[in-house]
Amino acid sequence: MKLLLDKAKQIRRAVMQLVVTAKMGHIGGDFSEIEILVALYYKYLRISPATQENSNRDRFVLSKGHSVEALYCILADLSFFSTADLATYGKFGSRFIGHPHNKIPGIEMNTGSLGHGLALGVGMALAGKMDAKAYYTYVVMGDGEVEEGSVWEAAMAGAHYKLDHLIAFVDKNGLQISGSTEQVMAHENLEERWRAFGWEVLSINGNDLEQVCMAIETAHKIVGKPIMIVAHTIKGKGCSFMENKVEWHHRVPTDEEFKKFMQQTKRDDKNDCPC
Ligand SMILES: Cc1ncc(C[n+]2csc(CCOP(=O)(O)OP(=O)(O)O)c2C)c(N)n1
Ligand SMILES: [Mg+2]
Repeated sequence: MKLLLDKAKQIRRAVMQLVVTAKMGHIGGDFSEIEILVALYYKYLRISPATQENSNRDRFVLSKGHSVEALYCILADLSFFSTADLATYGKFGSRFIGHPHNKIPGIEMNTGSLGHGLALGVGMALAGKMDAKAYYTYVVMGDGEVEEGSVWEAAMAGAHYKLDHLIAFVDKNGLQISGSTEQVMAHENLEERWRAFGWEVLSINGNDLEQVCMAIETAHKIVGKPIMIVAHTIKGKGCSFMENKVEWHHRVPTDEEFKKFMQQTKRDDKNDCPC
């Protein structure tokens, strides 16, 4: 667990560095999803630079594609590409743009137009089931994203095909681009909604790494239906001046804010800030 906690800190600092250098990004949603991505990439996902073409690899879809900076920093740390390469993020001509695409090593699917990642995950999980493969498909969505109707078509299909190797998360940070999810399109009782669609539903604190790990391990034991992990998180988690503030959906920290965050999260090991 210490390794994972340390990775979460390292990745938050790397994301901050990346966003401030490029002067673009969606840092609030990066910070809310970090524990989910860290648990998956450093503990559960059976993928690596050497095995990314292997048909038995686990699949991961970051459906809330705007929060790609956290994914980039993790993939760089895992050597899918170099940190020098990632340092071109946001520059003219760079392949590292503001949303994921599958020309980048380690990225399975193009996302960013919200509402499509779960359907892609259903397709991957169904293909795995038809081919009798043992891989898992993981999808991470935003809570604003689940206001899209296409998500619920995918929810029906996942249950219909009994896709028990499909594990989805909703990063339920309560905020989306222009306000709270309750203001924009209320969806109280989110857990009950997924249950009604035939999914096994787990509800956790998504910024607590132990809870994230326990939920994934519980999900691996479920048979006959897909699993939704409703991860209650805080947008901007881990940054004192960012937490729960809607403007941090895509605001870029000033130099002063950058320094403050780096001071508050100071670490002393050599692996700091891969970017
Ligand atoms: C189809 C579509 N509509 C609108 C947008 C613009 N957009 C980008 S992020 C965002 C809000 C997403 O909120 P949420 O899913 O809660 O993400 P998070 O809070 O985790 O950043 C919107 C509306 C988009 N990317 N795709
Ligand atoms: Mg949100």
